[in-house]
Amino acid sequence: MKKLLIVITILFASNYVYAEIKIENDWARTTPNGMGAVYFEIKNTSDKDDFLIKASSPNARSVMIHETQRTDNITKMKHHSSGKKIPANNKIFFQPGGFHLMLSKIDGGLELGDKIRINLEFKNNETISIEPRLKILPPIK
Ligand SMILES: [Cu+2]
Repeated sequence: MKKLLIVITILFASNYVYAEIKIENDWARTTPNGMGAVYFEIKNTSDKDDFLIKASSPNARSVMIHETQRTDNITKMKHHSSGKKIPANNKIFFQPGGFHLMLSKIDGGLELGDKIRINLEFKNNETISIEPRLKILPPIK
């Protein structure tokens, strides 16, 4: 019984279902200097495009929508200041090497397994709050 409860808790914790937008498989990692990145999948189940216009967090000074781009052997991060389109009946992946939320000045003292709260603002839907867990810490020097 206890095991079942834990499973149910995990299921609810990792799925954020709103009318037409669903966030799944969210997780976070920190990088040196108080920076960090958040990854997830956004599913738009409606027949209308939506836009992730802004993200914020009480646990970080700033949250930006970034995209890692590799041209030749140079890796750059593009800041999508006007947001990211989430096409109708489609799924967008925020994942390492691609789109991610870039966090800066993250609260100190966060440990592996801790949650970070992120608020995602959409153009055509209500704000969705997610709580990705910190899965990877920066490498130890
Ligand atoms: Cu970035």
